[in-house]
Amino acid sequence: MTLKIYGTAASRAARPLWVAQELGLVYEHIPLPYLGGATRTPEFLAINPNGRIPVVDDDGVLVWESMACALYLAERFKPPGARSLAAQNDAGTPLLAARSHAELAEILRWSFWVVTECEKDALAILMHRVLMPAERRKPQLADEAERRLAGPLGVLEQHLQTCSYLAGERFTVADICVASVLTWAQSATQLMAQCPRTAQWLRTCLARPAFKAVRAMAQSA
Ligand SMILES: N[C@@H](CCC(=O)N[C@@H](CS)C(=O)NCC(=O)O)C(=O)O
Repeated sequence: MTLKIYGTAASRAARPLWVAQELGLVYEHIPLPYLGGATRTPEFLAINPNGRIPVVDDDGVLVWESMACALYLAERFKPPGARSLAAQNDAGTPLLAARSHAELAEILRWSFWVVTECEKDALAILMHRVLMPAERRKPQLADEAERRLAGPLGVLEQHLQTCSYLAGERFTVADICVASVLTWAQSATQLMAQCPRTAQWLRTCLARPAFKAVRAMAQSA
């Protein structure tokens, strides 16, 4: 198979996997774990010298960094009929990539925004409220992260007053990039209550069958 996605679905590999599921791509999933040294073998370091998952291998074109993987797949595997930026998606498969330069601007800015402004704090909330064994959790770190995240989420909340999805009125790869990070902060119930539009948008994104399929893969990992 020429398209491979490396990384367990219970990791940032969920981002390219979500794109692949939305687009109905045929791919080989190599569910490499991130613990236990599997990402530090000479074979894997030859694929990603950072020693991290995910990696997309598109017939020898190697993409690492989860957001880059998601953006790459959305653009590379645009459904037929959507090959030019101006084309409409009438193929039945969702068009996750940009149709216009204005949409491209939205997709890029929100995808970069979420990794630089939100990911660290969302991860702290996930780790210290949900993932870590109770005795290792530091609730104070989750509380501080939640307070910091209120700033950027306020920006998103305002944006969602003007549109249903991040790049306008249709679901795009920008929604995948941002929702896949903000799902880590869902246990921040007070913060979500302060941002009702964001919370509703997040629920809508996470209710998509493609996301549910990736979550099922993660749960069976
Ligand atoms: N910025 C990178 C971070 C990748 C990352 O930290 N991946 C974790 C799993 S979610 C990993 O591979 N950890 C293994 C390690 O650091 O040894 C991305 O978004 O792809």
